[in-house]
Amino acid sequence: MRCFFDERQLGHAPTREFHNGGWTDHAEIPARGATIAATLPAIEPPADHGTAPIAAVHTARYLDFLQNAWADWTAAGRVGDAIGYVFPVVRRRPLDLTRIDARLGAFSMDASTPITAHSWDAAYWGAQCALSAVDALAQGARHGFALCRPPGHHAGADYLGGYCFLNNAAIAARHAVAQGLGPVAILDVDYHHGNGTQDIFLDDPTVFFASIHADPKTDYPFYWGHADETGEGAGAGTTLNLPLPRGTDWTTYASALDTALAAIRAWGARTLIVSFGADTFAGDPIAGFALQTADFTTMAQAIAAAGLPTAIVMEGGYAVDALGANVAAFLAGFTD
Ligand code: Q9C
Ligand code: ZN
Repeated sequence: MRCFFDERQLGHAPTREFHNGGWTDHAEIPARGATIAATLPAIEPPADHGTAPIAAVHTARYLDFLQNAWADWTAAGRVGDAIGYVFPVVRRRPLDLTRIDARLGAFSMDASTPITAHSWDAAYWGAQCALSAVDALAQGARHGFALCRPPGHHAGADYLGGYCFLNNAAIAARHAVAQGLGPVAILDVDYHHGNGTQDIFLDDPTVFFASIHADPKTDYPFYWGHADETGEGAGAGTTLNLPLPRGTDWTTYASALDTALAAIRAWGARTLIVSFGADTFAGDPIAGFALQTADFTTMAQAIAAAGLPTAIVMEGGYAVDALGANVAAFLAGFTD
């Protein structure tokens, strides 16, 4: 399988996050990317598509913020990672505020996603990997893997969050539609609901979004991913959420996966984007499902059996010692 990764993606190095009332070491560390890259048999550098396909998903105001945030932060004399602390949930409106703290709050959906010196470059090259995996499909490959790190599925059109800055799966999906590979479906199998991806396509009938994840009644991101969210307006019926309880093992997971794949098939998808998180692994330090390494191969075989050209985009997975093996097990299920 063609695999895409760029060393510049390791430059985003957040120090810590506020978790359950205290500071902990950040879970989304460069070693994640390095350990996955070390298990891949061959890696290609992504082609540089520029910012146009990123701007097909994210707003100009958000991209301007993201590209300048670190410089604005250091110009304000700050040391350490940039994190917002006031969030405009009350009557949110597009104020042109210049203070970096105001901009951080306006473009964030949580405080777990620090911006560091090279975060923009890392996110930019991750997005290029997702675009290049779609190009591989356009060139006739059956499957492609984008080692996107930092991940993307919690980021919306104009906000970061959940360790994510640019929504790689959404960027890939829009690119696939533009390349004539539509209709496109996104299958999100990360432990956490892909709220950003859902938000981007909620009222868009051209991309189907299906997600299997921990019930947001008990797990991050809490406010999205409930079963009654099924799409809005022109996108009514093109969102499918399958929340599962903590402790879910492969037996329970498999039937939800069958449901999601049947819906994707019935909708008429011709290309599939998979948001793959290995944080459904039993040993994940921040998650609560019970999948084993071998289950990732079975999962991939079920997805491959849908017979669709498929671009796999890396999302979460924080058991770093097992991460390479878990990703390798998943990719092994796509045999051609
Ligand atoms: N620190 C992905 O798997 N947890 N993101 C916040 C407070 C955020 C996970 C809890 C989990 C985000 C891509
Ligand atoms: Zn996750």
